[in-house]
Amino acid sequence: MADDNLDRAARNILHANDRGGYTVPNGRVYPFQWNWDSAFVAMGFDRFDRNRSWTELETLFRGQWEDGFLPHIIFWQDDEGYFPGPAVWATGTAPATSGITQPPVAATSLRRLWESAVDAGEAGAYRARLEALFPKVLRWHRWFRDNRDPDERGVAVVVHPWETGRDNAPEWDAPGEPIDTSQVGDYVRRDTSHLDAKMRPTKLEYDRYLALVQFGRDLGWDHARIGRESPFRVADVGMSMILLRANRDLLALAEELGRTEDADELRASIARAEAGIGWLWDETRQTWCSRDLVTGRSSGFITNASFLSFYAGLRDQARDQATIAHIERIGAAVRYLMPSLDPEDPGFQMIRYWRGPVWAVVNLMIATGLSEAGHETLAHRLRDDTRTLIARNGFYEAFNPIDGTGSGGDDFSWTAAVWLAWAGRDA
Ligand code: 9WN
Repeated sequence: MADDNLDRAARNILHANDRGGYTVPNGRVYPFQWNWDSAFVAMGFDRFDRNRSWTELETLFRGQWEDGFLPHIIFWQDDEGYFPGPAVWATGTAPATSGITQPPVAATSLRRLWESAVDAGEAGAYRARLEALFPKVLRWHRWFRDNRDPDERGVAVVVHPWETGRDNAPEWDAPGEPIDTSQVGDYVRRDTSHLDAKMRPTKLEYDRYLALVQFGRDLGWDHARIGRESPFRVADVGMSMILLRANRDLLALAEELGRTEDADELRASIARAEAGIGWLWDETRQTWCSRDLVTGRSSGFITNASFLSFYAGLRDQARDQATIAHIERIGAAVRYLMPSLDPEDPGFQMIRYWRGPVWAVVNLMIATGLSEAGHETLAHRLRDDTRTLIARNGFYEAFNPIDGTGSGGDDFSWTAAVWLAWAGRDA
């Protein structure tokens, strides 16, 4: 397909998945609004419908809670096609939402939307919308700082694998062992009726996911208590890097809006992260890794999230060299970068969700960081691989890094958005 046709196909997917003000990731498998999906979707809409791109973020923040928390799913309407739905989460909020969050890409998306409006000479028309969204995003970032960084290390702690957005990454295996699944009871998964079970998390993983949902529900979704008492508390390298980047982007917007106190607060958060995030550097593996807050142990796993340090704006000669060496090694081992798990890892599985497949949204973030750090050749490789994967196989949820075949759902919103915002473009 020529790129023009692919552009059109990508726009059609966003239109087809548009439910009026928000976009579902995929009509069948994921029939609600997801948090970080919407942040990427907004970047895609921005290529052809600026007003609609801002609406995506505005609708997302209509799901924000009083304490600043922004849920990972907003159930604008119920749908039997997904489990666990609103009745299982039982957050008692209006709109109904889940009780956990997801990687904070929204600030980065908002900055991109704003700069795009400025470039198009439309800043005047969007400034009020920026002013309205900014404090909401800031409150969410404060929620992370106040609830998810108990040791004030400048990292982001997750209390559920779904929060990471990388649901079944092997980083959650050891920290997940203490989760008591004995009371989970019977339940019917819906994901495996839509998709091949080989592409999805296992029964044990789902039992743990549900036990953690029940744990949060039993605590009345009191985030302060969950953050202290959850049996699963992990400093996620992906979430931590994404939050650091998001704080930098929010700082740029604070400066733009002349909000000096907010800017100082954000500078303090950034400084804390810069000082403390080295805790996630694994000296033995010479890579960035998630670390279990409960045991203090590094996961030791090299995943696609290990390569987000450039995106986070971190610069350190020795660590950067080691990181680049891993990317080059992995790039020689697979046809398509970036597999979600190191292909040399014994647990690498080509089609099992976050244990092997390539995810276009993570590629966008890795390549953005590489490019900003001057590693243009690798950044181009990531973009070309992403472009080829989509052009040859379609807008899948994820892709096999060896033969490129699609994995998970098709006609996927964020893959279409990544095509429009980055992979399908020349610059
Ligand atoms: C649980 C929607 C979401 C993505 C996640 C991806 C997957 C959900 C699931 O789908 O997670 O949140 O049920 O599998 O892992 O990153 O946001 O696309």
